[in-house]
Amino acid sequence: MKKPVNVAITGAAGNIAYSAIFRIAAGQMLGDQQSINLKLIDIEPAMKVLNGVKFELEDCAFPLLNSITTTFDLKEGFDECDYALLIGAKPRIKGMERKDLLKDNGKIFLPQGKAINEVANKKIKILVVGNPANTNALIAMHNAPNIDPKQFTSMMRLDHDRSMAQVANKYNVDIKEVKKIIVWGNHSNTQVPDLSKAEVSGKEIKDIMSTSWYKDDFIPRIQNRGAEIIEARGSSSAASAANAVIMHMRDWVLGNNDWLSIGQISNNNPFNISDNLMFSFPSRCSNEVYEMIKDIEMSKTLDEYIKTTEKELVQERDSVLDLL
Ligand code: NAX
Repeated sequence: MKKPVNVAITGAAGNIAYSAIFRIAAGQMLGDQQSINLKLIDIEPAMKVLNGVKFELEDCAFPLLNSITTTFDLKEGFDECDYALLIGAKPRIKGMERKDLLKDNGKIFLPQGKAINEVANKKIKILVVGNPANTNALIAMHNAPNIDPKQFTSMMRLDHDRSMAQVANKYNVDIKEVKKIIVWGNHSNTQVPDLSKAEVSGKEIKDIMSTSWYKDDFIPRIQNRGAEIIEARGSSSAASAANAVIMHMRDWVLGNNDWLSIGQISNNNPFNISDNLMFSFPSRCSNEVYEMIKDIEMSKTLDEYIKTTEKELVQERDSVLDLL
């Protein structure tokens, strides 16, 4: 068994966290040899619920779970932290504009960035899930100048896995036969699911795919999948989002040579995307590092889509400049 590592989770009393925490404690994120100290963070009014989560964790008697802390104090939560899953955020309420949500949630990620900067392990790996995830990650990153910007990522894995599943369904193949999918840009309905390099059972999908299925069915399906789930369940994706959290971190830590979509700082990218955005690029993971896949050309047919998602991220960033 390896020496325990500290895993902080914000929004720990919420729905996504409830679907993630028990799997993390069971070893599905960091492997079955990695012992874990869980640091569960939420706001003060959520402490009673959070204690209930703690009781249930205790009742599971997980062999890998070394300790559980529940707190609303950021410095206590992020102290010596090796991994941070920033899930907690305010939901968008009826009538609220996106820019107001950005401001409200931005104010959550600024102090979190500062606390991480001050007390976390400098090699910490951070995944931002709370929406608007990309710009929240940018805010946290800017407020943590002592941490390498590459240690901050935003979650695009759910969009990536949704794309994989839709392609596997369409061509009636096992999910393992689907490769080289990319989701570019923002985790919003401007995201760009790209099949121009994708392969099914070793064959390039562009040779068999109909453009109308891709543009009129696949892209809007992926872009609006979150809304489709809310419509069906009456509440937003939780178990699938939790799964994406676990897969994103697992692959980053334990490696995955397949193409993945990771929201990351855009500086010095070869795809002509503006600097200083948290943008999703194709990536691979090995030796605890993710690397952007740079030796590919972005498909010209996606130009307009890419411009739209980039423009949205620029506008989001420019509306929170005071928080950066
Ligand atoms: P819930 O409303 O169930 O839980 C949110 C939790 O965050 C609550 O317990 C709340 O008290 C807590 N919280 C609020 N402010 C906090 C703060 N300052 N510090 C710590 N905790 C705080 O939401 P849930 O369904 O768990 O979703 C969480 C976030 O994930 C939302 O912003 C949601 O939009 C976002 N999502 C992001 C996805 C992605 O792919 N990036 C997909 C799923 C999800 O929509």
